Amino acid sequence: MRFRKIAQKPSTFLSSHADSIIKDARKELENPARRLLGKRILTLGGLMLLSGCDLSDDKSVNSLLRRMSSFNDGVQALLFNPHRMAPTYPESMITRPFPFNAFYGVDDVPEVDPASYRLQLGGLVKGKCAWTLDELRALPQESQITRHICIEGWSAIGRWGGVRFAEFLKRSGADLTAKYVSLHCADNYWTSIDMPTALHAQTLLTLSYDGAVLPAKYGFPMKLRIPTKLGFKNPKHIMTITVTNEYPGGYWENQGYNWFGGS
Ligand SMILES: Nc1nc2c(c(=O)[nH]1)N[C@H]1C(S)=C(S)[C@@H](COP(=O)(O)O)O[C@H]1N2
Ligand SMILES: [Mo]
Repeated sequence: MRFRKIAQKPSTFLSSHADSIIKDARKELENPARRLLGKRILTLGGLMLLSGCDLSDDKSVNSLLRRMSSFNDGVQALLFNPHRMAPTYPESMITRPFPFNAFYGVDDVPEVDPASYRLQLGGLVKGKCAWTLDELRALPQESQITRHICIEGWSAIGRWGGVRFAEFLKRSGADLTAKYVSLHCADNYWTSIDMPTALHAQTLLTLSYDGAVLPAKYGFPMKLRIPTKLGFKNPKHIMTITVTNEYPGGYWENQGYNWFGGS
């Protein structure tokens, strides 16, 4: 087993809830239909370790993604390091135009009305449970140029701006010791992440793309940008956020995509 060396010290890689989170994910994967697709996912960081490849350009990342056909869920969990930083890129490397993707075509992108929009926060939250767009825009903003990696075999570099999700959760009085954060979208898409990923310094509640208001196709009014995770774990058009200890699953996750979905 060539993974053994890397996998030997899970406790140093994972959060205090790691064991129970992995158990929840395993339970999901016991369903054979889910297991089938679950094997196709990988982490870019893990691949760099395992393959020794320098995955720095589109071609090498994409060809490796296509060649990868199996990846063990447990191994990925062990490779997941909540403190690892995703690579950032210079402005000159931004992919133009940035691709659109969803479980439907671009003509069906949901239109969210900015004036009546309220980001709802539920579950294990003691503070503010509804945010207007202006309130979110008034929070400290930062920007990042990172690579979005889609499980379907493409990747692209983009620039997103917004509020650190950790900052938003703190200001909302969310229970930061909870296991999961689930995110429901205007198109009924949903996904969920573990708390260490939610609190990761590069996880941004983005309100802008490439210096302008986030366009509808990229997720207006906001997209949670998680550069340490694959594209399907980066929800667009977020309406409701729930902090919970119950495993929430997700649209693709429930059809077999690996819950960890690291990139
Ligand atoms: N609400 C919503 N978010 C979503 C999806 C979706 O279908 N609906 N698709 C996911 C997938 S699989 C990808 S690759 C990215 C695509 O984001 P983009 O259109 O900004 O490239 O959005 C992710 N977030
Ligand atoms: Mo994707």
